[in-house]
Amino acid sequence: MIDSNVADFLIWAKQKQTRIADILNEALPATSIAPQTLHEAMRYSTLNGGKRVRALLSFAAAEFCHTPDTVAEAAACAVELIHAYSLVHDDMPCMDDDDLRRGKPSCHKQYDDATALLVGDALQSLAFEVLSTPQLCSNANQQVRMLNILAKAVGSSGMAGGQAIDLSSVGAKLSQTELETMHQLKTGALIQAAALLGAASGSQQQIYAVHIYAQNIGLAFQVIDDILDVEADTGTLGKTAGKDADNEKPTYVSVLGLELAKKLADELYEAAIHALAPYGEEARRLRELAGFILQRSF
Ligand code: GRG
Repeated sequence: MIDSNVADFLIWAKQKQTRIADILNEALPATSIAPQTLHEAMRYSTLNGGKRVRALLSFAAAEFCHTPDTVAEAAACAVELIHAYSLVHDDMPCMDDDDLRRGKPSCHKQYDDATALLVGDALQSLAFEVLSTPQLCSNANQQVRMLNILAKAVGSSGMAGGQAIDLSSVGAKLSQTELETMHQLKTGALIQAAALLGAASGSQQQIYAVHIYAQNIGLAFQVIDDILDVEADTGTLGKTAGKDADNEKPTYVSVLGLELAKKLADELYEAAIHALAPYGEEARRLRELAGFILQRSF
């Protein structure tokens, strides 16, 4: 039987996943507007499922910090658009070269390379358009700070930088510290930004707690991803399993071995939970989300 707290979290998560799907649907350009193929491909790459973990982080941090819904929704929308862009570009032949994403042909397979390149560019731009909506925040400084958080997280000192390190690490032997630096940038930076944007209305102490929480849970997310790449099958993952080993990519499993990688994921989860120790019920969704990330199976 499913625990009632787990059931309650799953209902909350489902509601938020439905809400973000509606928000993304509204933010994305209609396929009736030219250039139609580009708009169709943007929608194909964004409205095709996914766990919406980054949006859930924005929503959970917003509940913790009493950030207004409109701000939390714009944050959730922006981070999912950036995430979709990163997956489209990552799947291209010049990067990770993967034909399958979220159980369907990846964007460049369904369309073509040029379209996939433009889809990523346009999704990134749309993310900043959403977050820069005039009067989104009652405090303009707060909105500029949010834009700054997202810009730093996706640029060369964040996700794009991490991807560059990742591409140059194929076949290389990385230490655990080097691997951690790469993943803090490639995956961790956007996950942290998702939580920090949601926490926009928090006190300094709350924002600091969210920062430490997200740093640990972002890395845990990647460690679990590396474990799933070894343990799960392609059908469950919706992307090609075993790809990291095939591509000679250094991973937590290749550097630490499976057992130590699992232990590390547990330790990172504990550190994330510890960051929320001074807080009670208001941090509940962040705690539950950490559990969801640790126990995910796809
Ligand atoms: C192209 C600049 C640029 C960056 C790409 C994030 C990234 C950088 C590449 C994705 C490669 C990858 C599979 C990384 C492992 C962690 C990860 C981001 C997994 C996919 O995210 P999920 O599991 O996907 O949240 P869903 O489909 O649920 O949204």
